[in-house]
Amino acid sequence: PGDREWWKEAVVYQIYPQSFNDSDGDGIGDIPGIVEKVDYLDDLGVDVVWLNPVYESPMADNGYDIADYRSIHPEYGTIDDWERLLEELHDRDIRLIMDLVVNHTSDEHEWFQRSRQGDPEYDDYYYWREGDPEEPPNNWESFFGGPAWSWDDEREAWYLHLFDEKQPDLNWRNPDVRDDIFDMMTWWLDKGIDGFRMDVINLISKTEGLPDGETGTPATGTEHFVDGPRLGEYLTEMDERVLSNYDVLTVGEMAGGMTAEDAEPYVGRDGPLSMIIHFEHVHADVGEDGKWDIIDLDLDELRSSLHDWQTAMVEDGWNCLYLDNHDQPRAVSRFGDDGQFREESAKMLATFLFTLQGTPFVFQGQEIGMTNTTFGDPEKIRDVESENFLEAALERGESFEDVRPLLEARSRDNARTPMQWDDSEYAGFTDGEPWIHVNDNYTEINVEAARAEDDSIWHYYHDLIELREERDVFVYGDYELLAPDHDEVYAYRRTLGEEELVVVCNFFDGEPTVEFPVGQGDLLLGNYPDSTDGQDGSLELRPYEARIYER
Ligand code: TEU
Repeated sequence: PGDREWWKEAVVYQIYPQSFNDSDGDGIGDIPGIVEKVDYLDDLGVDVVWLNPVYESPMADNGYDIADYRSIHPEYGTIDDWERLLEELHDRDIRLIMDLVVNHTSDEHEWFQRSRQGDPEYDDYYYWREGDPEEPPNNWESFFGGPAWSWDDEREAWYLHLFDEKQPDLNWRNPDVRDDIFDMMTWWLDKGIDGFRMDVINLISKTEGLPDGETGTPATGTEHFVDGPRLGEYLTEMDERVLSNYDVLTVGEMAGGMTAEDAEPYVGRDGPLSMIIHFEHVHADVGEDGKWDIIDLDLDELRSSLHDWQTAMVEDGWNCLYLDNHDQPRAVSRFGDDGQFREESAKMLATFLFTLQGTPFVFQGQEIGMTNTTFGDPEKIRDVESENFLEAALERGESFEDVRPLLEARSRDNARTPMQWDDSEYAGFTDGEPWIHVNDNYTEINVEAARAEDDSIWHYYHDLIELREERDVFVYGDYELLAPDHDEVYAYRRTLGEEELVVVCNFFDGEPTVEFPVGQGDLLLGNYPDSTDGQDGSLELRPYEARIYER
């Protein structure tokens, strides 16, 4: 599918700076810490780094609340450190994409400060509404719980925030706001970065007049701000004025229930975005009441959503493939088995991630099969969303112990515990006291141990990265679903001219049989040491077994 592009052939590695590597012993990861690990990234073989926000921020939402778009958060380092990182990456042919957070700023950003003071130049930079301080202007809810409006005593008006009250939404209808954002993007691009990951970019346009929404999940009002009326216009303007001047990767995060059909106009050959981070497949174990409503993995739902995206992005678009990121619980814990079959299931999920059509994104720690954590004590919680959830539960009269299993399954902190480098104190992440607890299993699960073991998850990722680099069919092959109704197995074929791959992934701990869809094939990679070539007839799989056959 589609023309050749460097970012289609790339593997992206996501770094959450706060938790990656601390160079100065303050317990917080930093940019010099990332520089120390550039060779590690090179050894693994990744092509692009996506850096979560490193801009100056009061850290109400770990950097997604930006106070100054053009300076580095002091705990992370300086702009010189950042320049050094870019150089070290580029020296190894690794590209860098930055997080672009422009649906909202921090309330400590100068624009908001001046806006709340009524400075005429910034008056209309945010969504302000006058009225009764007891009665929010509409019924919209924040993604983090509670109303999407807060009253500001200084301006004596309400302001809109789809996330935390410290994250006021920018008013994109104001052309000055767009000018400022586009200038800022150009400033970063001129420094030589290779693209952006755009935070909740599908929320930037709101229905005119901000009418009440229907009650629903994930938040009341979504029909008025998810994929809003002027989104296409804003993104086209961004493309024309900024992006089209550079050869960049642009990944738009689109939250709130975007389907492949909704997303297609934004990624086409002439669309502003290279690919989209959607949430459909990571909702395959989420019930009707949203993220804290836990249900068993529904393979049919996982398969049908990914199948939709695989087929919709074929002619004229591209997929972003991910299972883990800083907002999601660890995939091996939710879609695999982080106990007995941790190694097998982590490798199965890796097989899956690297053989669908699209660009794979690996989140730090995924390559060693890092798992969800435990919260013996509410003091361990760091994430604002989890704190709000716990607070609301306590207000309803539930106890911490009541909701602890939900937090342990779903809290975003699961992804944010420090990277486990070795078995020394604090997993080699810091010499100080880490800002968030280290997962107890670091003595067993860590980079040093994984690299020392030939058949580890780490080496399996390394092999997959290499295979994908060597064989075009991984990148450009057509996708065709096989065994579409199988209860336990997701299987598909990829073809490019004479090249053909068949991928078979068992998502559960049973031992299912599949009518092997293509007959014989040479085993290219499997997650059990003794897998054999394909035979005609049926194929029996072991728990979480995955195989890639080549013909
Ligand atoms: O996430 C958007 C988003 O939809 C998630 O916040 C989601 O609602 C939540 O994680 C469900 O658990 C992006 C960033 O990735 C996230 O870290 C930020 O908190 C959020 O935007 C606001 O900037």
